[in-house]
Amino acid sequence: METGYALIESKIADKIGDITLNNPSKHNALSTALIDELCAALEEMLLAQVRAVVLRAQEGVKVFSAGHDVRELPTNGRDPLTYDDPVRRVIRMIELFPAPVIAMVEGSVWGGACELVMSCDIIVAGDDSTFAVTPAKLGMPYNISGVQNFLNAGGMPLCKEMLFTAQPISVRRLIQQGIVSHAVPRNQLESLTRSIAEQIAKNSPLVISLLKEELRLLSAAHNLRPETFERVQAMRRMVYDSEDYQEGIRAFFEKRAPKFQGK
Ligand code: LCV
Repeated sequence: METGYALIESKIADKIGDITLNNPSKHNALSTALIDELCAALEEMLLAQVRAVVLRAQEGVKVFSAGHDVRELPTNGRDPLTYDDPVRRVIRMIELFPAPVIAMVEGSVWGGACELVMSCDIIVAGDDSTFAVTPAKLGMPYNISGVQNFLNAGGMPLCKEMLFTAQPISVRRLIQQGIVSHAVPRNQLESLTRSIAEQIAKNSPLVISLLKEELRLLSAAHNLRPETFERVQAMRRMVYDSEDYQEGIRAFFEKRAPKFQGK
């Protein structure tokens, strides 16, 4: 079964769903329109009771996804990363999806797309792929659930290095931390990913769904007092109200390095 979308391709065959990000002229930036299609495709796959989903980009891409669509980020003093932010919405859908979602990564992955990939259950990547977590470069007040996702994905030191430097990190280092399961030459990605999906599809979908939910609950089992949460929200507000936030967005559009003043 194939379904028509403008910014992605989606098909289901043999109980395995296949979603391809397909907006190369914008490097698959995670716009609201693209995410809406991604959510709709996942919804169809849920109804079709697929046993696994593969999330990928077009074959041979230089950029897997450039992350949040920076053009959609508000510059009028509003929180740019709310609960209903499109990237948050699709990440929640992937986390709650009852079957495993496998990210098959080619090329570079940026910002919110790193979190999207890391929210997938298994990551298989081309051996030349890179991952850059960029809020510190854009002046973005990243949210607690997003940071928790990075932390759950890998070890604290690498997580901190990625967040603090905002520089692309090679897949080799993510393999060492167990964040990425396999890094293989691009021409082997498809067959390896397929064999993992097919193996999962042969196993008990009820058990897999239970295990996925148990793992999700355990990894999210941090007790945060309302007061602590509110304090972090106040810190986030200081960031998105800052001149540095405006400077980060401006620098992106002017294709130059930002000059942050810390205010
Ligand atoms: C909108 C884009 C984008 C884009 N949005 O090609 O995690 S957080 O907090 O950081 C979060 C808020 C987030 O995810 O922010 C986004 C983080 N992403 C990045 O920092 C990467 C931004 N992009 C780039 O640095 C370059 O585009 C790369 C290196 C990926 C590719 O460079 P290249 O020279 O090949 P262009 O820069 O020319 O991009 C092609 C078109 O895609 C748009 C970009 O504006 C350009 O559009 P026009 O052809 O209309 O000029 N584009 C790229 N990334 N995130 N639009």
